[in-house]
Amino acid sequence: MNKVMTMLAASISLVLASCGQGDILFADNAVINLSPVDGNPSAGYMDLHGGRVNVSLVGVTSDDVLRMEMHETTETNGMASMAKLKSIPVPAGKTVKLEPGGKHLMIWGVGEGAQKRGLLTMTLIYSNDDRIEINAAIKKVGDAAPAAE
Ligand SMILES: [Cu+2]
Repeated sequence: MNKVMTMLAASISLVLASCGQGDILFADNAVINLSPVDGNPSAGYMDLHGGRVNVSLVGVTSDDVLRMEMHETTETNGMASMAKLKSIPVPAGKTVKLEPGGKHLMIWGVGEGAQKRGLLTMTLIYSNDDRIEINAAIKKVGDAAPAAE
């Protein structure tokens, strides 16, 4: 019995290891649309990929910005409005898109260094205490869309 269990456990971990990114909590396609107007917030978008368990994104931080919030745009009677979100659920194995007209990041004061590099490094903080650092491509209005990685 013990031997069977051990073999079973070994084969399960092998399956998980070979599943690749499907099991891993990560984010990609991160883009910041830099506001052309000084003082106005910029918007951030990305794809949040769920891991093996349900979690929530509970915060996003960056050393290179003044302030960053999670928002959701909703439309009521043809009027678009934004509300601040405390968290964004990321179900296991699912992809949640932060995109124009939906959930997004609102970013104030993107630093000049980050603007020169064209990249903003930010840390995603999840409800299970996972922290993931990602680089978002900073796009100025009028720039071509960044090439896919
Ligand atoms: Cu917003």
